[in-house]
Amino acid sequence: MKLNIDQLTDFNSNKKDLVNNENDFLRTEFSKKNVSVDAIIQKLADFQVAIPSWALGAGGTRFGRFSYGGEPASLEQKLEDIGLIHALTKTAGAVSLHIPWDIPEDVNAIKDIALDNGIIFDAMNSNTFQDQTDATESYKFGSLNSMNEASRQYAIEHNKEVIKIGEQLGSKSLTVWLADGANFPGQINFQKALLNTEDSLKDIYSAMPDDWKLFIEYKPYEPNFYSTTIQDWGTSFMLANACGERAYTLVDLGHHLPNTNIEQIVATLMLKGKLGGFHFNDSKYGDDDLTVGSIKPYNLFLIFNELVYGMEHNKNNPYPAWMIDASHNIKDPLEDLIQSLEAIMIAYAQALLVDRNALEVAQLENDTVMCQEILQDAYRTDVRSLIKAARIQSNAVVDPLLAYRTFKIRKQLITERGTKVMATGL
Ligand code: LRH
Ligand code: MN
Ligand code: MN
Repeated sequence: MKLNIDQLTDFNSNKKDLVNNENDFLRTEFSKKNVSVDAIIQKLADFQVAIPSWALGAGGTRFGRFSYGGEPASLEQKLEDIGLIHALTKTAGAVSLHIPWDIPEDVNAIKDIALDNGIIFDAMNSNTFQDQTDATESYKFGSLNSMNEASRQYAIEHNKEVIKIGEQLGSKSLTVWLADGANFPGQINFQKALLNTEDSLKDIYSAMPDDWKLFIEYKPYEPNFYSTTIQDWGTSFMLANACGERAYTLVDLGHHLPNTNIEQIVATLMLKGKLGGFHFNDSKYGDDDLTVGSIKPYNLFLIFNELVYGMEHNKNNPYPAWMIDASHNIKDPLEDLIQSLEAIMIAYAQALLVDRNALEVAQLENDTVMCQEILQDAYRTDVRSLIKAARIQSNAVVDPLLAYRTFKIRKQLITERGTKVMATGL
């Protein structure tokens, strides 16, 4: 299904004046601090976040999946779903594919559907954490880190295959996340596992076209519960440096032990020009993949505060590839993604509102109280009217979730696709 543009314009028609009036107040308040609200609205309108193909089904748990009905059964339908979110928000103009879940049968047809929905192909994701039914080698005891040369080679070849598919689609980057590690002490030799991983990544890096980037994702534990070979940002950073200048670290918000200072990791990586990719989600305990901003919105703001600072100051750091890596098994996946996009935009807008000159002065004066006040002044601002203004500017709807429900999109998808389909994914 596809939304028609008149439906969307009608939905906004009586909201424009209201939004403008709300923003007039913010304009006056923040111009006193030399913060341009209109420049912020433009930045919000330009912001795009990739949707992972695996978040379109009701997944998100290792223990059971409960179909939501109307789930996409093919790559074509996944792109259509992202097209719907993008039409409503104008913030989701990219997809991140996962191979082998999303192998295109007809590349040109897939490209046409993406183009028609305003979607570009962001980072490609390889999968060496599951054995496929036709696999000739196993990843049971590791993939790129494996002591078994045949398994390692198999995993390297898979990544090269993913690059080839990505090239045909117009993608420019590869994300590697490895489950490789050990469940019990003594199971693997840490040094050999790390050396193997480095060699494998170098091999994959050398197979990438010159304009491609490699993103190396880290995670402290799961599915291995004793050790993970790429366990933290330092290991990822080290491997990225070993590969070359187009290899970067990817930060996934859920891939940290409790209370890790993620904003400081972001600052460090950006200073060194090595923050390449970013996966948004939220968590209470581990890699929970909950809706962005649902648990720790202040944390998300503090992280965005560093991202904004880095984007303004670290010209050696590439513009990060943003992606939502969240999905849940009890929510309508499209509503979940709309909520995540909303939370991302809110945190980004609040971070853009930080009075950076005043913060610098307060930091130089060691005025700790004022430093905190300045950050919280931005965080406590209701920025939702700025996001609405950005949406009006880019022909999205001011309230995507309300529109999604008003247009009864899930009901239409269930009518078209049925209730029994389960989308591929985590
Ligand atoms: C596993 C994971 C990771 C990757 C995705 C493909 O933790 O969620 O975050 O990005 O699988
Ligand atoms: Mn991730
Ligand atoms: Mn994860």
